[in-house]
Amino acid sequence: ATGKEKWPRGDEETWKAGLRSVDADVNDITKSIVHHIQTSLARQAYNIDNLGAYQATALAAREDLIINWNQTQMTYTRKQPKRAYYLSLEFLMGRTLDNALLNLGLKEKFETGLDKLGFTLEDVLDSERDAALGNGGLGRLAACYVDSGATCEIPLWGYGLRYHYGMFQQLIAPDGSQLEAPDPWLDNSNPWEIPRLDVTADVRFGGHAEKLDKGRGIWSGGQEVLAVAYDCPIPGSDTKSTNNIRFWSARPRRGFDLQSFNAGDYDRAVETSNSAANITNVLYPNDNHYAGKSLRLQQQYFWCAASLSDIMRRFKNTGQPISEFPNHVVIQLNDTHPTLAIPELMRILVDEEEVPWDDAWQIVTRTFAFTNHTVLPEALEKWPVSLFQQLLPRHLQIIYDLNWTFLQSVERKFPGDVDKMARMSLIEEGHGQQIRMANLAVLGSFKVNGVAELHSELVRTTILKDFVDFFGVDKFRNVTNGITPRRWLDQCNPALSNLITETLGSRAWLKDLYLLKGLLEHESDPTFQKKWAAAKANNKERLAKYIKNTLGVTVDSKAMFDIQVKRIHEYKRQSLNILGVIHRYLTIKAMSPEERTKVTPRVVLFAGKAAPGYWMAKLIIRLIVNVGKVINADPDAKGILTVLFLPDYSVSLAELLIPASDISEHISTAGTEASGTSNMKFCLNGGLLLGTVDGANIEIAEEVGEENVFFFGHLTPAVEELRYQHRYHPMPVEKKSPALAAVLEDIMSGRYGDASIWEPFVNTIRQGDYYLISDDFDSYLQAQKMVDEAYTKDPQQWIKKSIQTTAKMGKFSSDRAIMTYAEEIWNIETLKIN
Ligand code: T68
Repeated sequence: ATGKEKWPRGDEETWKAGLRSVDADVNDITKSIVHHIQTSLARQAYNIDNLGAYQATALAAREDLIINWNQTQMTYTRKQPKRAYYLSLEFLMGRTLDNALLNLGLKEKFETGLDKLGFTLEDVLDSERDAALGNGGLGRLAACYVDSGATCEIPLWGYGLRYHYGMFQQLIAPDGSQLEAPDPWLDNSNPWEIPRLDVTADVRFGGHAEKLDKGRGIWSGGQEVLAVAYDCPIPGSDTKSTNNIRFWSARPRRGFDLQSFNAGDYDRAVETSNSAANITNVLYPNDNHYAGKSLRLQQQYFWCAASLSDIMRRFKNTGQPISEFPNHVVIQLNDTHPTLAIPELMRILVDEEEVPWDDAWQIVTRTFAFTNHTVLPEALEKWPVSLFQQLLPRHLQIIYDLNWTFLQSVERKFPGDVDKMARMSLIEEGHGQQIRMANLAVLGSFKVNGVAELHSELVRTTILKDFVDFFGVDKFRNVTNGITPRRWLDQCNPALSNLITETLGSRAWLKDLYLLKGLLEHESDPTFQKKWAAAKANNKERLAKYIKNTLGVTVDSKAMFDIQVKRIHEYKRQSLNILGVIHRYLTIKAMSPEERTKVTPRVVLFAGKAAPGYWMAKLIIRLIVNVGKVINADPDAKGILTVLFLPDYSVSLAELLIPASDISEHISTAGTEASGTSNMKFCLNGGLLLGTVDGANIEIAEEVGEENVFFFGHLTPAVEELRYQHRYHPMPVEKKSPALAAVLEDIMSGRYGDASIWEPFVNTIRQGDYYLISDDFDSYLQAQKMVDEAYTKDPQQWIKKSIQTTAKMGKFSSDRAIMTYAEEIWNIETLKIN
């Protein structure tokens, strides 16, 4: 490209006159909104409500996004930079409008414009429904990373699935149990997606695979499903750079399976078309747990095959020879969910492009990098070979062939070590063979990373130790997770964001988060401290208002807000928190009215979803709700202890909760939480952290200073030994922690509902105690006591801690994380868009 090509069609001047102006003023904006109300929604001033105003506003903002999107993609096509692709089965986007307006720098103008049209921006923003195409941390991380990719001007695209049903809606039944309702989020249409009905891929399932010579094969027959692309523009902050997430939707290849149609089997023909569309129907609601469902494997392959065919087509358009593929393309695998992309690229290269097997493997292993997000054994994916045989027969052959060569090289390096070979094999033997996706992901990738220092070290020394011995340690890295400060401070906490900008003199900190350390100069300034405290108070009042509106409960916004929000999981130990709450309650009950006046008032808030099939997690929710009911109704606790479970946790609810915390809890059993990312969000918003020495808590403490966090509990190296003790030398809870024994006894007294309901939960602690509740309980109470004292005795010191915490969170921007991926893993350069 010379940049001086002839105008491609028609009259250049006429085209240019038709282009929409990019520097919109308020007048252009109101015109655009009214235009969409009139001609896109077919409504008028007489019959437009907040939802309609939201839709028209979104369509107006979308125009600006698309203009930048076009500009960005044209630049990529012209300059042919190396591109990175982030393959993630989950993108937990939340709402888009506010973020888009902020990144475009148009928020104020839209606010003014909407005001003129008789709407408040706040109401309009609130009419948007969350896009909840993810479970928790892993999915939200993907969303933060694409935000940072665009902001840092990295050619980075996401590939995902366009689920018709996102994360289920959580309801709480009168008895405290979780109920699940579907989330048909596309029902009101989605203004942010651009259907690309012409961008498609054929994806085959089943049929038969035949082996030819030189490792080549032919895969034919079975059923073909059509993947259709839906693009979602991802704007960078204060830049034209606008990237893309391409979400695939499944459609039947033909309305009918002609063969069954001809055979007169109409019902079966229609059934085929139903099952094809089913593939992208629903997000699997398990976090950190492998369920082994056939449809889930179909989702994974459908998505990998469509994405790779798209990536290959785009690569071929550059005109480069296939050997250049890894110099133009790098693919990041978000956990093992997209591991099938490895044998799929092998299949494309060997079977379709006729690249010799060894050359193909060279290309593959220079293309992929893999991020591991957990060391929990129950989360590791292992697919039955029988299922592969049925759905992906050619991929099974490829995996067997890869394994054959691989095990030979293991044997050469560690002669006679059959145990090592058995552990490293891509195939687990036993009752029915299984394919170990993590082993395949490691084998097919040039870099493997964990998501926090401790986690990466555990990956190297435990689950992937054999692979480190084999490949060398250099292949195994750490990239500590990060969060986008645009959404997780500027957008969710305008009170604090404005104060920071006013104090630092510019908004540059939003793109260089280390600049927050400039706040330290002001940490002792009483005026600044007062403003800081006022911002927190404002956010607590905002949350209190929400709680009043949704639950009808009045909470005292002057009390300490203690928040734990995350997926409900035994390893995350919401149980430890609620047991601590009961201990607090019993302590209050035992006090005289005079003593009670000296208690630091607390509001303890929980939120989070349990996987629908995770019975124990659901029981824990039920316990929290019922404990809350008893405490909140007890006059003895009135004004000093309130306990609430907020239903239906979501990105939007997080945006309300996180800025309002005084203290937040991140209390997983040491060594179990790979990183955690909400810990970063709370601290960035000036909430202090109460946690175990686990995941990113450790690095947060390193940055903000250990004097500013409340650590407790056993350390990772002790965990194995403690579990061994529980198993072979159990000690009664009464002996280990009398305080905990009293709490368990209180639960079994029937105060919170019949003992038989809670018995299975209490038994997990009395017997086995896999997550070490009894070992950490006393230490947890100790830490809570320190929190109370620090908050009450020296409020000014608390504010100072809060300022210091925010000021020292620079490291945890996802901009830092994505630049680390770009420089140390992807070998990719940034590209300015003009
Ligand atoms: C989380 N993992 C980690 N998994 O638990 C958390 N799993 O420590 C970390 O901060 C975060 O990833 C980002 O790295 C998950 O969220 C899942 O959601 C999940 C989904 C499907 C299958 C397995």
